[in-house]
Amino acid sequence: MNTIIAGIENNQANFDYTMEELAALASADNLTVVKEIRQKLEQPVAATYFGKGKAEEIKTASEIYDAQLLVVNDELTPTQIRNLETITNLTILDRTALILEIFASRARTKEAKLQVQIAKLQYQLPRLQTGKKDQLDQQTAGNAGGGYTNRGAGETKLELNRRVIQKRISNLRKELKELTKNHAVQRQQRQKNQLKTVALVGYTNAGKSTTMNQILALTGAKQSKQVFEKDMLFATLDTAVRKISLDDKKEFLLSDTVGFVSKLPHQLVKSFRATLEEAAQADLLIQVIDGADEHAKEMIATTEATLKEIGVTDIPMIYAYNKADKSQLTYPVAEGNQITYSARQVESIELLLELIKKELFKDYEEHTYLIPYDQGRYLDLLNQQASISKQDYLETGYLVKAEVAPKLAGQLAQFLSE
Ligand SMILES: Nc1nc2c(ncn2[C@@H]2O[C@H](COP(=O)(O)OP(=O)(O)OP(=O)(O)O)[C@@H](O)[C@H]2O)c(=O)[nH]1
Ligand SMILES: [Mg+2]
Repeated sequence: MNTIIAGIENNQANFDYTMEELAALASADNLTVVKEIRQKLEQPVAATYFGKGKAEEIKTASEIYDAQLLVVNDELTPTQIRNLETITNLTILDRTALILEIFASRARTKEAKLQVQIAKLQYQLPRLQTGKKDQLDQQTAGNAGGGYTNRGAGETKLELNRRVIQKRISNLRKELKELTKNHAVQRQQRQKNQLKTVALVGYTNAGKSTTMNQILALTGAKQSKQVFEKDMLFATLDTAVRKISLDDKKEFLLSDTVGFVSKLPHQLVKSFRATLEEAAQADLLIQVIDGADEHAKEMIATTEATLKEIGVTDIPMIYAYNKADKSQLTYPVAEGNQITYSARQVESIELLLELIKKELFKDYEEHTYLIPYDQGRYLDLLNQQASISKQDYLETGYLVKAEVAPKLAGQLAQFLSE
């Protein structure tokens, strides 16, 4: 569908970028952007969002470019949508509705579908009056002189619609809760097993799923199902969790999560909370960044703002600058908590894993133990759970040097051999 995208610029630093993003979002929704229109304004006009003149300009442009749809770079009020529709004769989609549509078209699993549906209904709830038909009904009622009863009936109908939607939201929430109950149980189980968790987070299309798949492939987690990766916005809507076993007996869980975009509708953030919980509960976050994109900085800011919104503030983070094969940078290179890499290169994935290990298992301790021969089960414990670097047979017992988790270190404290 031929589409005009339009936005108001009020000195925000990243306006150009959000307009580019809007164009990308429109394409992701299979819309054809034929024209971009901007207006410099301190503040949107309360009744029409754009100024009257600008709205007229949009109408003219729509005739020239044969456009049927106007996508606006902000969430609009019901009044603004109604009035703009009247002036321009176009169908109006605001940024929130556009993102909701994309999410709806991508949702595959029951859980994702429920989450999107809830977000959509929540978006509709305050907009119930906006339909042109309702407005006409009310006008007719006024003109007919029988205003009181008719208008009263109209309001009741609105109230009724509102209640119906609220009821649906609460039913869908119940259904979702039932569905996500399992996640919570699984998470508790993992916490009991003391498995550490790592979550891949970041801007949409940065390469999170590709990174996940390459880690799975490299660590021989062949039995694990690969996750869906594709060059499109919001390819992933569901959290996938996979167990990664390293050759030194260290294990952790890796999860892939939904990607972010600026001004991600709060309705979506809220209804995807169950899914995003995986990131909120992680021991370590890997923020995957498209390092070859000129807007990498804005994408990082967007990711951090969204993480803050879901209450993720103090989880250690690795900044993983991906797609280095598309830039001039040397790779793979790791420094501190940063890595420049390409998810398509094995050496890169190896280095990323090293970095993850260093951060995730930094509470592991290296000790030497002397275990008497009649306490062999402690040696079994070490064999099962720790990476042993040296083993000797002395007269008094096994002398073992190993890297152990804090809990195991506690159990073995009595055998410490300085
Ligand atoms: N050139 C290049 N392309 C990459 C690299 N990593 C990922 N890609 C491509 O980037 C696109 C997006 O990758 P995904 O892994 O689906 O990205 P994502 O972060 O999971 O995206 P969402 O799920 O939409 O949030 C795919 O076409 C990948 O093949 C890389 O290192 N180099
Ligand atoms: Mg993905």
